[in-house]
Amino acid sequence: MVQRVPTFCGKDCGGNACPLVAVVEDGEVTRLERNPAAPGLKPCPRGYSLHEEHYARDRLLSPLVADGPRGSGRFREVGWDQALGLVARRLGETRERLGPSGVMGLGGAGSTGALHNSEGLLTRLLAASGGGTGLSSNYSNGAARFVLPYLFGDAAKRSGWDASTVRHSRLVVLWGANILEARLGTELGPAVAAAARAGTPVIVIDPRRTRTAAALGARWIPIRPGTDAAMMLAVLYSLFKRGLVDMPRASRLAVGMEDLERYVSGAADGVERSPAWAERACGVDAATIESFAVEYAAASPAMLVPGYSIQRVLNGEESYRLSAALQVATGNFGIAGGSTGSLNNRLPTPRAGSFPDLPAGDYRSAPILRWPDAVLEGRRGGYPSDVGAAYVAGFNAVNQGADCLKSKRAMESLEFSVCHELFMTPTARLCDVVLPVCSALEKEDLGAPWLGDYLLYKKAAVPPRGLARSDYDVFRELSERMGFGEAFSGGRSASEWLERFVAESEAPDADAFRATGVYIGEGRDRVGLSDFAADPEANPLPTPSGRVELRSEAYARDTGRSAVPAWTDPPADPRYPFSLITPKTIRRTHSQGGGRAGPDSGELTIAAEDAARLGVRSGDGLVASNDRGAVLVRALVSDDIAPGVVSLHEGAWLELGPDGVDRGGSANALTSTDGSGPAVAPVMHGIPVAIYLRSSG
Ligand SMILES: Nc1nc2c(c(=O)[nH]1)N[C@H]1C(S)=C(S)[C@@H](COP(=O)(O)OP(=O)(O)OC[C@H]3O[C@@H](n4cnc5c(=O)[nH]c(N)nc54)[C@H](O)[C@@H]3O)O[C@H]1N2
Ligand SMILES: Nc1nc2c(c(=O)[nH]1)N[C@H]1C(S)=C(S)[C@@H](COP(=O)(O)OP(=O)(O)OC[C@H]3O[C@@H](n4cnc5c(=O)[nH]c(N)nc54)[C@H](O)[C@@H]3O)O[C@H]1N2
Ligand SMILES: [Mo]
Repeated sequence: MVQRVPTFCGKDCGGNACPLVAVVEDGEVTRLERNPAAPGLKPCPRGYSLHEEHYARDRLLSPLVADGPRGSGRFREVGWDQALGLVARRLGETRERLGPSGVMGLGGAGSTGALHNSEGLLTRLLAASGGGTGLSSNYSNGAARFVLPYLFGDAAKRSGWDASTVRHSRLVVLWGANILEARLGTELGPAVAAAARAGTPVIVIDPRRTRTAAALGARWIPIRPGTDAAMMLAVLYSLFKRGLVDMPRASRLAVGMEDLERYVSGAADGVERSPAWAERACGVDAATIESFAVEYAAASPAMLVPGYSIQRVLNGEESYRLSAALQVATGNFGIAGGSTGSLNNRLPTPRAGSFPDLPAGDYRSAPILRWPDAVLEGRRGGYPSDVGAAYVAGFNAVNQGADCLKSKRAMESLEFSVCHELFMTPTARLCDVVLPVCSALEKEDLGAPWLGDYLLYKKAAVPPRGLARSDYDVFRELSERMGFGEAFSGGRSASEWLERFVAESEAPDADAFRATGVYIGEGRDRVGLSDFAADPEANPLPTPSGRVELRSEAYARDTGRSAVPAWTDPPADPRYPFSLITPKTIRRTHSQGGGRAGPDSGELTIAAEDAARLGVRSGDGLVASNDRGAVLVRALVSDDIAPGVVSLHEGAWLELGPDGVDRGGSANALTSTDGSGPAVAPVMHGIPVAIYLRSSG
């Protein structure tokens, strides 16, 4: 018997929710197909392989309790009763000794549904228990989300734009945005691809000639990581110098344009931020910067799409202040086919139901980037609490947070730790109890996208394998054992909540929604802040000036940084001459599946001219190292990466050898918890490293 069950991924992959149909033959999912009810929404290779994750031989099918020293990888299988009894008792002991904030919630991107949301449910569990220590900000866009409110006030929340509006664009600039591989919403990639097919020129500014650049026939401008702000300032310089900025118009929209002109022209401090000046920092030659500025100014409208990558760097706060400045200066801000230069997903998505709020209790938070520091140093180090235990849900924290070795030490220092997982990740290995949870195909849920006018619904395509349970059911039973079950669940089962969420959602016909798995709205064609751009006096922004604050006194006051976006040379360390980037791969959502050696796992892309100098050929063993750690990798010599830059996809799993060197190719063995700047946001691109041949190491 063949059944077709609507489903969706529900992973934090930049789509967040892509519609699929699970084909179930004799009780087994044999393949995933496109959902015909959503012809415009294209799933990706990760969605089409959901059944592989579900049936993976290494999937965890029973609760496990550590049966050896931490990290030894020795566990024994136990029943749910014993596992949850142990978790309840040990968390209770920590709470007794340190108060609720002694338990840290490490919630991650594992599952992003409205109901089985690994991070949301964990926060709810802590709130129901009376508090805890959680995490503030995120790994994705910590620097951007920190600065955008200074630029746009609360309107930052609606400063994105719908992908459909790219049909009005005469030029698309993908500035560190690899949208056909690292999705930023399900619709943007196909929409830009369609525009490119129709003849719209695309420029890609990226250290790599990406799949996106190649597929779109884009012009590639290779740039050194972490130097976008320098190039942006030089573009502004050229625009001003050539009289291409409509100053009266720009000043109606923003405060600080004159200050920026004074800064880039050298009138402020005698330093001209010219293309020649920027060339030294960013490696893009002055003529290319100049010609880019001219082409960008001539094309109207031009859509500037900043990737999140350009803010996941040292001083990444500045690049997002400048992407907005560029769109204001060129007259592309808030017009159809243009953009605000903000994060693209800053627009409301259709209403899905949600849990009613719970009082947070004694809830404290540490910046997510610093979770290992907060565990290791506690109040002594200025962090909000002393942490004794960690509860991990949907987060491969040791692998995906910065500085794996520090994270490992943090996990080892805890008196107790538990996680919800499908696989024995580097993080699960360091936990005392590992609870097996359902795969995406085993649960009912409602999903909303990162960006887009649709909602998705799925029912379970197949029953759980082994002893796996859903995230909600695990949390619910644990909360009952710990004495706050009613507060957590309100006495409702997962399907009862879901029924309510569907009823509260924007989908007008719940039965039709459940049957097809898709609700598609009217298609909003929204251009964020277009009301303001059309008439700034009548529709002021909620900022002190009512305009975009390119000069922000509040920013200067709060951070001690310059009120106007500025460039600071990164510190140079001759020991680490290469600049490492750690981008996403189309093959994975972050670390999911990162334990299985894929074709690109542990592969370090290096420019042909660097390889020739070092005597490296493709396939050679290399070591990438810095003060944080060392990783063994295989060389992939390429013409598609800027000289001086090396690239290692994020997500491969840490596999420490006895010498402390990682053999798994985990990028975060080399990153640091220091942070970007005032936002304390992750720095995962532009990391100084040394590269040498393995034999000479
Ligand atoms: N070097 C470097 N590091 C990075 C990045 C980078 O660009 N470079 N990117 C960062 C970014 S932007 C992010 S968002 C983070 C993401 O990092 P994480 O939040 O760790 O995301 P994942 O690796 O996708 O998933 C975490 C775990 O959830 C588990 N999981 C899958 N489905 C479920 C489920 O239904 N329930 C539960 N409980 N668990 C499930 C998976 O097995 C996986 O181990 O990584 C960050 N780390
Ligand atoms: N396939 C896939 N897609 C994903 C995800 C995934 O796990 N897998 N995760 C999703 C999540 S949670 C997030 S937060 C987003 C993140 O989205 P992004 O941050 O935009 O993704 P990245 O792959 O880190 O970087 C995008 C591009 O920027 C380039 N780049 C790196 N450093 C620099 C720089 O300093 N300057 C410039 N100009 N370019 C640079 C990289 O080479 C890469 O091609 O992706 C989402 N999309
Ligand atoms: Mo992310």
